[in-house]
Amino acid sequence: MIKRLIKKEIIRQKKVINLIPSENYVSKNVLAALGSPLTNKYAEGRSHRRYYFGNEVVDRLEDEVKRLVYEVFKISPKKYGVNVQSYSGSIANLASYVGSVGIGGRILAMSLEHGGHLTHGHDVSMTGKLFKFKHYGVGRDGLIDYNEVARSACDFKPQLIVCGATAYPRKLDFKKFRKIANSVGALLMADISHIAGLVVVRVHPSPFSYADIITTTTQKTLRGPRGAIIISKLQVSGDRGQVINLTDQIDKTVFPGLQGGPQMHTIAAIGVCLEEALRPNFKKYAKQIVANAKELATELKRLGFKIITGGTDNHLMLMDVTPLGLTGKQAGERLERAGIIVNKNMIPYDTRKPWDPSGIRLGTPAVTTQCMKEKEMVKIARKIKKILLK
Ligand code: DSN
Repeated sequence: MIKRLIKKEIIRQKKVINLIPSENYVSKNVLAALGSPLTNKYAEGRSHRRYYFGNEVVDRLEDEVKRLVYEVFKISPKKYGVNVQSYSGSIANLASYVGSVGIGGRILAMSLEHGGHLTHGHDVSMTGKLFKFKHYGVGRDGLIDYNEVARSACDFKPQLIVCGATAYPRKLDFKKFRKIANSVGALLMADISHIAGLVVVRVHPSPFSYADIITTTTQKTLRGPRGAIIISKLQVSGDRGQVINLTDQIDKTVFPGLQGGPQMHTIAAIGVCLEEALRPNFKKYAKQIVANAKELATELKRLGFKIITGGTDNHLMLMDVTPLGLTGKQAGERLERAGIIVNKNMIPYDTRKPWDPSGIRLGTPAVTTQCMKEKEMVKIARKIKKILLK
């Protein structure tokens, strides 16, 4: 039965136009690593310091994957530590908070309603319960108001500021975030889960000169397995001027704090996707993701749709569907029936609730993997018009 369902899912994935910005189609080699006998190995602990024996291969593997992280993101092992063991982005974020400010620490982050993420301290997430969060958002124009972020930071005095989003279509100004963090003596964390692939080839600015901690999932624009990477400064100064070994604290929080044995098959698959990200055609791919998103947003706008902020700088866009007399849920369902897959999404200042919000979120990483270009984006936009305006 399970085999049959897997086959059905393979067929579904081939049949649809997938515009979910956080999904992608991995290569055969990534799938092979995920399905490899590395899944059989227990390797609790850090590389070369494990609680099990028989690690000569997995130690080399984890070391190589970490080396690839330095190479792909162009960072130095003298400055940054890398952890590739987190099972997911949620764990990576939680471990980063615990490892940097400790439970109960004060964190300023973007609200989910304005484009942040559940694990950026939403009430229903454990992160919202374990730490004292305050949230910033976007202005009525849909753009981050850095002056407002600075004011919130000044009032709240966070120990950590988180930047990064899941539904923000514009470039993040890491330099401004750093300046704000410095003004209140806070650490800066950039969650680049959505834009990691774009950062690798610099079609989005890199946070590395600015952030103390960088987290990312690996399944989105990076086109790898469902996993995560945490990159953190080896040493930062604490609020009393003391030296904190950030990487060590985060490593300890991942294991044994939150997890048991790392998923070595996933770590291998992360390595494969990083090897792929070093190839010249990945640069072309990432550039095309953005070119496609821009074209899709432009055409949708030309066709009369309301695109939040009027367009996009990255791989995604948000569309307000209420002017069509639809809710996000209705629009998403209608599109799904016609073979276009999106997700419903809150828009800034939404008066509706997350289960049936006012918007949908669309993105181009998956269709770009399928070699679609601007021409296809125009066709998709017109198809969306036909489906939503009938
Ligand atoms: N990462 C989120 C998304 O953007 O789809 C889900 O948690």
